[in-house]
Amino acid sequence: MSAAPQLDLDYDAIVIGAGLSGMYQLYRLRELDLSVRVFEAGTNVGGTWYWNRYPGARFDSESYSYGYSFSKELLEEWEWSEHFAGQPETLRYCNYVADKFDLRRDIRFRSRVTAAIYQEDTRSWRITLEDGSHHTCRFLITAIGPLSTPTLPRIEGRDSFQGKSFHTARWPHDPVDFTGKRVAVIGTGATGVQTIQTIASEVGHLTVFQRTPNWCAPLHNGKIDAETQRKIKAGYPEMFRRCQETFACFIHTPDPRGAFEVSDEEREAFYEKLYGERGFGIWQGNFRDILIDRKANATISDFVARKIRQRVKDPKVAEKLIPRNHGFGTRRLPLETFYYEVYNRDNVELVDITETPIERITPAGIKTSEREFEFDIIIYATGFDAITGSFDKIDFRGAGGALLKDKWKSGPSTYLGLMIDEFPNMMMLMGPHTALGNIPRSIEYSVDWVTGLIRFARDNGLTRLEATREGVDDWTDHVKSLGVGLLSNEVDSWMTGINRNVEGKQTRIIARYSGSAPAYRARCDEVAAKGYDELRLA
Ligand code: NA7
Repeated sequence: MSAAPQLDLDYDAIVIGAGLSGMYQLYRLRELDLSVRVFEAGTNVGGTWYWNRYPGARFDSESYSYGYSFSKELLEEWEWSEHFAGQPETLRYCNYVADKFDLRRDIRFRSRVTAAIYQEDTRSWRITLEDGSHHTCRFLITAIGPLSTPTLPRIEGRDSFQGKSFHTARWPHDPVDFTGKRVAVIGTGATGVQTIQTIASEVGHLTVFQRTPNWCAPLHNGKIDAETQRKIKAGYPEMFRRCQETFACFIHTPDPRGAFEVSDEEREAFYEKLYGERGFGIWQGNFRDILIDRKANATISDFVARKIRQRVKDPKVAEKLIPRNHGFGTRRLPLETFYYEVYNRDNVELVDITETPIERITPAGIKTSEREFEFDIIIYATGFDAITGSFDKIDFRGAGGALLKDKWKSGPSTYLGLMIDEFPNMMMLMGPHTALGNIPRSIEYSVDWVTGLIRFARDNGLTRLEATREGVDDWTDHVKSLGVGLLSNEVDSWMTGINRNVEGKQTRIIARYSGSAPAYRARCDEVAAKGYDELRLA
């Protein structure tokens, strides 16, 4: 049983969100014998894997590198069936973890947090839920995810459509029958690509509305046989050690060579090899300079463009699918399984809406500048108000009534991506300015860091922990300086804070930490080792 909270607060800690971050944070805080409550908007655990039930949703990271590493028993018990597991399996995994560690008894579902207000007199947080109830705690931990606030396009007539329409991240729990249906997909990011390639053979007719093509590369998924399963389990310690050493916690890490340090033939052979291999290797394990040097980037972009031309039969369609405004890998790379071949099917049509813009959604379908389409189903694969979007939806007020929304008006400012000045006793998991990469690896590190800080507070009788203004300025400057020279920061995408469907998200910002994960951890470890003396402690 957990100990009673101090004072007359309801809980020692409240965690917002029961996805991978929130579940693990709960597990760790229980070990400190604290009373913890997790508030989760959904009806069950899983976060991203709970909400994103769209057809074809699956990992782009190797399943075995994505699971939690903290429990040997869990690693031994759980078996991934595919190299890149589909969403249903991952959601089963989340539920398995929740059951195994009896997490649900401290999670309240159907509980969306609408406000969080810091109370200076009691050095505590007062949380308000959508149902109007209030809950107090000493420590507040946000585990609300970087990609969890879906956004719909601002297209006239959207609500007039008489057929069915779904955002991919708000997909119904019951299966959608596509048989014989006329279906539209708007959006060709990682989600759109997975959806399109999965439903193309099920639907009557599919029309893809593409604004910006993305560079995609083959996933090369496959079942895991018994022998491989055995090897994976035996190799876990080594694999997780490797993830700790790589740049972004993936099992792939940049090749130390530059693209022009090899001959043309060697370069071509290397790209061919990467294109034939599983997962993010072609993105994360490519020459060290392809994401910083325009000429190096052009070599891999050319290579992938040639692949697209080979795979798509109609040359006009192929050209439409080749990105022109950004180089390979400078946006998040969608991984695909016969995505390009979809456009060779008779029942699939690609509409380039930069040529023929969508004018409005009608009761019957979609009207572009060229023609009117009729649909039974419209799928919005239009992405998220990323990284800061989920913070914007909660009314966070810190010491002296400071509004987080105001503070982050022209971009986030944080201390280590974990804390904010004027917001004492509040810690963020996977918030802005933290190392994302292979997310569960980053989650485990951040949760352990936050847990260490709370343990330190408990052991030293501290009731107020606050980042300093100077600490926040230094970290924010550092994160900005790391972003200089990265080609990805010169491109509009969720990674640079752009969402044309959201008011005020039209200017690029540096919302992600883009240094190496080992460097990030070294900096955070140093802070802990020095007794958190960079924080204002009371
Ligand atoms: P993304 O990557 O943000 O993709 C959203 C897509 O939707 C993208 O192709 C957008 O085109 C398109 N979009 C958005 N609004 C519109 C409007 N109004 N009209 C037409 N097309 C539009 O989101 P995903 O869900 O695919 O992936 C997000 C991350 O989740 C992914 O990177 C993984 O990390 C998991 P645009 O490019 O803006 O022209």
